Amino acid sequence: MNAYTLAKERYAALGVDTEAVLETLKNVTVSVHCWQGDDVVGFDAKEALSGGIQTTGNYPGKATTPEQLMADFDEVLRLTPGKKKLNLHASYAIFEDGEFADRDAIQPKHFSRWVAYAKERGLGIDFNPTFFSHSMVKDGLTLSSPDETVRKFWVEHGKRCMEIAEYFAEETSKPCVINFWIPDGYKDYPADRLSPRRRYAQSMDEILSVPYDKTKVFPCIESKVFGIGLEAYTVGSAEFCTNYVNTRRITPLMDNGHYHPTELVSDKISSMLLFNDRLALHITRPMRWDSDHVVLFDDETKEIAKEIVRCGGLSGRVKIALDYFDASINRIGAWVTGFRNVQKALLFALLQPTEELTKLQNEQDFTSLMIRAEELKTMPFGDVWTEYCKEQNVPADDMAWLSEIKKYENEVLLKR
Ligand code: RNT
Ligand code: ZN
Repeated sequence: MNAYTLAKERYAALGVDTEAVLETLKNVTVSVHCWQGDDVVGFDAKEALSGGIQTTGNYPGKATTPEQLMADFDEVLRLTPGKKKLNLHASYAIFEDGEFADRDAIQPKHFSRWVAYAKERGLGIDFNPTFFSHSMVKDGLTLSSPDETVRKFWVEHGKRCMEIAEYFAEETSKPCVINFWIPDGYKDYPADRLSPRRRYAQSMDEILSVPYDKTKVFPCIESKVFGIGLEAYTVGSAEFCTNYVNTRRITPLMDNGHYHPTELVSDKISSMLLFNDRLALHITRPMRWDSDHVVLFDDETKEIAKEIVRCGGLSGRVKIALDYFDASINRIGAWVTGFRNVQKALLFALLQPTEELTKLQNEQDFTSLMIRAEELKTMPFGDVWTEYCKEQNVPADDMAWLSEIKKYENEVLLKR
């Protein structure tokens, strides 16, 4: 008997149907960020990364052209199971024939090559306006700036991006999640915390006043507790964002690197889903701070996945995206590992006998609940994962795809 058949029997004994689980998992979409491939640089201004976020490391072979980034992204697609979307930032606009358009003037046509790329691969596209790494970020401020010229520039950027998001949705026939994150904040105690927040709300209202198809374009705002050099205050705090999305009926986005270290996004998902139609997530790995380390198959990633599954998030209400950037190791290796780990966490979560565990909770049998939950950790999960990879025609064995990445590194990356 092969390992999967044995695993299937063992899970069946717990009341878990592995076949049904694999069927569910292969239809879950995870949005893959383009920015792991080039250290969040993009193709427009090519300015150093700013805005309180940081990539560290100088591993060779980073993508510096659209062709290179697309080729690298293809490697990620080839080595990972499951459905994906392409997640772009506005700074990845592609200008042809010496043309250039600033952030307040970008148009759908500057993304037509990405649309062609996505369509050829059957991918939907998600989008992010880029409010950082640009000379119009003045004193670290964008949409909350007291300088009307600065604020208006970024409002216009937001509006341009709404139009581009709708273009993505139309072209790919898949809804586009458009996420607004601004770096705005202060290093030290500000004198006025209120006005920047009032201006941010006003700016977002202006951006969202453009006509758009609410069935196809899902605007989100992403909160953050602090950034590098913005330790005392961020305009888009958790309370700001939660109240903003609730009053404007748009979608909250939670990045699990954006909270105090003892706060867990896994514990927040159920509350957000009770009061919002949708919840968007940036899955990352904070290490002491919002360090955007590569996602591992670790406890909190598993717990986030469990909450998504248990709260019915896989019906499409939870929009799962990745957000990490490591420049100290092979970038494709980083990309693929993180993606595969999110898939593993979802598989692990789907393989839980949720109903039975809930019953134990309701019967106050916390002894059994703990012991049963611990038992699940040593179930033959790996054999189900291997089966899933096989079905999806991607390497199951990590050594196999690692050697493919090394080959690509030698043949392509090191020649850049
Ligand atoms: C920054 C936010 C944001 C960015 C990306 C590049 O702290 O997490 O989502 O990481 O937009
Ligand atoms: Zn994020």
